[in-house]
Amino acid sequence: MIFQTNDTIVAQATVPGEGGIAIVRISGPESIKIAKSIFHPSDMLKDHMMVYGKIYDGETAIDECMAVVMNKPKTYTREDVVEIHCHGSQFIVGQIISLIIANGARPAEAGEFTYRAFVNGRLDLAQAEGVMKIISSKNEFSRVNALRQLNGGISSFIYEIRENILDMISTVAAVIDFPDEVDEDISADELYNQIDQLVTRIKKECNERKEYVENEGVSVVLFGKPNAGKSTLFNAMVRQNRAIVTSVPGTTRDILKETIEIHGISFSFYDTAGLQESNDIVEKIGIERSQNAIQNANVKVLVLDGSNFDDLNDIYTQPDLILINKNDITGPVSFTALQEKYEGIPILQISAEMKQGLEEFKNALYDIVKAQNIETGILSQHRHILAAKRTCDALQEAQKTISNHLPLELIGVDLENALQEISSIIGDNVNDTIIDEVFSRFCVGK
Ligand SMILES: Nc1nc2c(ncn2[C@@H]2O[C@H](COP(=O)(O)OP(=O)(O)O)[C@@H](O)[C@H]2O)c(=O)[nH]1
Ligand SMILES: [Mg+2]
Repeated sequence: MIFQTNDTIVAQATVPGEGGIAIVRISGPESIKIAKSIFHPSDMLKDHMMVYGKIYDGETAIDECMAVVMNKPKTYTREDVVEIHCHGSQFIVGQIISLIIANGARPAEAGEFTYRAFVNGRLDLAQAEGVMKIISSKNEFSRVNALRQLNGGISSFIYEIRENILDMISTVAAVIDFPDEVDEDISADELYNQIDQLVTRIKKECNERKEYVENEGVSVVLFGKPNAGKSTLFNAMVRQNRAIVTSVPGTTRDILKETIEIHGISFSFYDTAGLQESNDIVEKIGIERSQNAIQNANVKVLVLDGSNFDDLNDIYTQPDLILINKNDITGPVSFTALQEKYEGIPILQISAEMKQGLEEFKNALYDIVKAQNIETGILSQHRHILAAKRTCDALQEAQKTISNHLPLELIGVDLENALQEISSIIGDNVNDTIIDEVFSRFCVGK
């Protein structure tokens, strides 16, 4: 379902619900005419200027508002756009939208404003996806990446790769067109190496984990024996009394989850049931669930009771970080044996109860996640990574042709395929299904 683009569309651009104000956006050839027929005083409406007035349905005033008309092409869609900032009641918004429709617009579909920006060349496909990413960004990390994408960070990389492939295509053309002047064997060797470098470069910029961290955040599981202080630590980290804390071992049975931001990244903490042999059926289920949560977590934090941590039976999982808790009653403890058993794993002494060492804990978590390679890579969206993989496949096909000493002109097709695949990331030569899929993930008004 690719949208029609020659008519005028309208939608609420702000989130539906009650608010101080709501914004109704109109885009298309009729928008300014429609605005002038419902906004008074209409002669106040000037290009890119916000003005005060009222919306009228015939003789009836509907709302007091601010309005701005924006002549194309300096607008989001590159069409004439009008925004009406009315009071944020869904009833009023509904009335204004109906009035605009009665005057010749039609309701916009989800993502349709951004689609027009794409069709009119204001954004490429990767940038359009960047719009969606920035709208839904949940933390500083995803905001920074989304903004980079929106500003063409991906697009310029794609142009660079395209240039490279185009160069190769012209080398092949030279071999075909001037067989006497160009040595085919030398060109073949050079091309083979160039392809190698290009494939390495593309692969280096693919990082699926980054996208995961942007969307899902990092999962941190607190595990260990009963009474080590996991729930106390969980509560201290999320600054709430979420988990029940008692001195009775086996208190925590269900897994709790809370999310906080550390240095711009979302971390979701999971409090689990203590790992011990148990005959209690509820506790047993809790322990089983905990085992699953521990296995699936991005960062596994082993919490130990500083007054009693020699016995590490029941602990089968390799931790990424170890916390020795209850520092307030034990003072500094020696943990040489622990260091030997878990070589290279950071060990911190903390007091969950007294909230001591929590900043160090946060920094250690951040360091672990950074070391997991989340910041590198220009391509992180699933669609982009798939296209990049297909690009590399096509390039490697070309390499096979070269290794098999087949005529160089045969790699032209593979290079053309590679070119198409990499270009699909920014929306060149993509079919409607892909475009549909990208825009279907937007909501109305975007
Ligand atoms: N002194 C001291 N007691 C703690 C500390 N952390 C937890 N506790 C106590 O240890 C007991 C078990 O704590 P809890 O958080 O329920 O442990 P969990 O079973 O690992 O979740 C409770 O009585 C807590 O008050 C700490 O840092 N210092
Ligand atoms: Mg607990």
